[in-house]
Amino acid sequence: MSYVMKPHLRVIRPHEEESQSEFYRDMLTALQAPVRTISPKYFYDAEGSALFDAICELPEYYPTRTEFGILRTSAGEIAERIGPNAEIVEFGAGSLRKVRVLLDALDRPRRFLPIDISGEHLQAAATRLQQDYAGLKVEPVVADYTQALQLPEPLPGTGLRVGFFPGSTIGNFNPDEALRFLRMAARVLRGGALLLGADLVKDPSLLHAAYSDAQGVTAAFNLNLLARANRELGTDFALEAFSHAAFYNAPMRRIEMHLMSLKRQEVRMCKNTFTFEEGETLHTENSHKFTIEGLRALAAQAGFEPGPVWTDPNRKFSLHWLTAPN
Ligand code: AVJ
Repeated sequence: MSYVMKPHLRVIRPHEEESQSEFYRDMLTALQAPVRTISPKYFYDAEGSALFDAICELPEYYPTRTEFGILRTSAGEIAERIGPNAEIVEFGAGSLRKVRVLLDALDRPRRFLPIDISGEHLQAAATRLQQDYAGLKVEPVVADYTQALQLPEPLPGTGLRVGFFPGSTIGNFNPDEALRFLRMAARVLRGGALLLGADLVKDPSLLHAAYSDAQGVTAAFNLNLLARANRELGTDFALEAFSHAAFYNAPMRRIEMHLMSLKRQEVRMCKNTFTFEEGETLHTENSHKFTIEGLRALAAQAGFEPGPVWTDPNRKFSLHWLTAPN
């Protein structure tokens, strides 16, 4: 008989309450600004995390499927580079499906540290993973990796510490933030490496389809931000008076998602009233697209040594091995 312990949840600030007040502050700041922007990290409450998982199944949303394909094809080669007894650190861990492809190929992986901002979702996913990988120490960390991050010391006898940052979540950062994230990653992964997924520049019509799907799941994901604000912050956003808007900004090489006001309307938050003109937006997400060379240059600027790159036959997506020097 074997027992699977529920993985211990390590919470690195902010705590739930603090993170709620951070959401509060950021929403208030956004509403007060002449150009309204809020971080996409607030999409991922339990509801939003579930909607994101549904996005990954959509026929138009190619990144997840494509990256899975690349991972499956290259897993052997990657596992060989990683070697035995490795420790895997996943940033923005989500539902922990992709890392299974990697774990399955690895030689006795020692410990897995999934980091995510959404505690509930992470705990559930980590428990499922632990059940399937009895020999692996799964230690979920609830943290905001866009802030400074401390990780536990590697266990004795650990091989390489390898970061895993799939999904092109790096594209949610602006270039400065991406550089800051990569510098932080190079520090916590010192002597190891980062396996980084990055979506590539492509025909804008494919991008538009991927971010404005026919079933409206991406629209629901985007609008959930307003629903979450109403639930947690006491705002009174009228969800039916906003619409999902996503377009490719070619000079900036990014998909922008906005919530667009369908009429002139007022929104209340606490004692403040804010006006949205017809067509005015709350900018909710950037999803930058990369060239392989551009991404390698960015990684090098952050202190990594760029290594091999794996892509799919249509060059839609890329997976990068980046060595973190000692
Ligand atoms: C979180 C970066 C993987 O930008 O493609 C999906 C989030 N937003 N559809 C992306 C997202 C709209 C996604 N990543």
